[in-house]
Amino acid sequence: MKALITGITGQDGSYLAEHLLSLGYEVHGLVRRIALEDPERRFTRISHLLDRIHLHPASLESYPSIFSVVSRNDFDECYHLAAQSFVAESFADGFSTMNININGTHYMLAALRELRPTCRFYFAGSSEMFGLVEESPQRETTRFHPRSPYGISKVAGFELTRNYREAYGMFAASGILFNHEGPRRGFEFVTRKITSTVARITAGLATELALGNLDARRDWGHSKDYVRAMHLMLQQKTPDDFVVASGESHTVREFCELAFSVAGLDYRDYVRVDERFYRPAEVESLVGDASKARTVLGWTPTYTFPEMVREMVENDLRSTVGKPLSEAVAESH
Ligand code: NDP
Ligand code: GDR
Repeated sequence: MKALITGITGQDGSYLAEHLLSLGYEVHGLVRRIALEDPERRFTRISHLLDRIHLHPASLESYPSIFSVVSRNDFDECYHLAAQSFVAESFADGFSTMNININGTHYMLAALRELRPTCRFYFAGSSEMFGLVEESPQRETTRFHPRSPYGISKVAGFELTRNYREAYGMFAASGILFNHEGPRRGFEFVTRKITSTVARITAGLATELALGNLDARRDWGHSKDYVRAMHLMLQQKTPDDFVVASGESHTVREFCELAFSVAGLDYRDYVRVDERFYRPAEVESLVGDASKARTVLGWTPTYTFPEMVREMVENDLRSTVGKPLSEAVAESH
C-alpha cells in the first residue's frame, strides 16, 4: 500500500508516518520546498524516518505542484493533514488560513479526482467546527457553529470532502478530531507551552508562565492514539465521518495543576493571566462522544489524561534540563 501524507512534518503527520510504516506501507510525504532546504530545523519530527519515507516538494497554495506529485505516483490512500492549524493565528491572518486550509483541501481533492479517483482520502476535520456548542457531548450529528477563521475553514474542508464523496463517488472521509497532544506538539499550543515552560522553570531558565483563559475546557487525547483512528477510517467498506475524542474534559487550569505537580511545583506560584492570550471569540468548552468510532472502527485510546501530561513534562524536562526527572526535580528545590 502506498500512502501520501500532507503535513508529514507536523505532529500528527510524523506519528501517522510511523504507524503506516509499522503496517508495511510505502510512505510518501508532501513538504514545502523551504523545508527541504532547511532540514535540520524543519524535519525535527521526522529526522529518524528520512531514510524510510519519500518526500515530494509541493505547496498547498499551488494546484500545479500538487497535480504533479499526484500524477507521478499511484497512491492508494491520501491523508490530508497539512493546514495552518493554530486557531489564534487564524484571527491574526484569516486570509492565509482560509487560503491554505480551504483551497489546499480543494486542490488535493480535485487532483485526486482527476488522476487517482480510487485513492482513499482522509480530511483532518476538527472539534473547532462545533465552536459555540449546541449540545454536549458533541457527536457526528451536532450542528457546527465555528468561532474562528480556522474553524470556518475546517467546516468548508469538511463540506468539500463530503461533496466529493456524494458528487463523484470518491472514498472521502473526515475525522472530527478533538485536541490531541504529545511530546511533538508545537510550542504555541497551550499544552506544550505549559509543559515546556515547566521544564524551563525547573532548569532556572524562566520564572513565570503567561497564559490566557484558564477556564477553557478541552477534551485532550494523545496524537499516537488518534492517528490510528485516521487509518481505520480509510479501511472501512464505505466512507463516513467520525468523532475521535477521549470523552473527558479538563480546564487549562487543571492541565497546569497536573503539569507543574509532575515537576513538584505549584502552578499558582508561576502562572500569570495575560489578556494578550485571550481570543476575540473563545470556544469555552468541548467534549466529544466517540461512540461511533469505538463501535464501527473498533478504536480505543490507550493513554489516560495524566499519562499524557506526564509524558509531555518528562520529555521537556529531559530535553531542557538534560537529566532524568528525579534528579532535575530534586535539584530545582
Ligand atoms: P501541525 O501544526 O503540527 O502540522 C501542520 C502541518 O501542515 C505541518 O507539516 C506544516 O508544514 C503543514 N503546512 C502548513 N501550512 C502549509 C502549507 N502552506 N503548505 C504545505 N504544508 C503546510 O498540526 P497537527 O499535526 O497538530 O494537526 C494535523 C491536522 O489535523 C491539521 O490539519 C490540524 O488542523 C488538524 N487537527 C489537529 C488537531 C490537534 O489537536 N492536533 C485536532 C483536530 C484537527 P511545515 O512543517 O512546513 O510548517
Ligand atoms: P485549540 O488549541 O485552539 O483548542 O486548537 P490551543 O492549545 O491553542 O488552545 C486550547 C485552549 O487554551 C486556551 N489558552 C491558550 N491557548 C494558547 N495557545 N496559548 C495560551 O497562552 C493560552 N491560554 C489559554 C485557548 O484560549 C483555548 O481555549 C487545537 C489545534 O490543534 C487545532 O488545530 C485543532 O483543530 C483543535 O485543537 C481541536
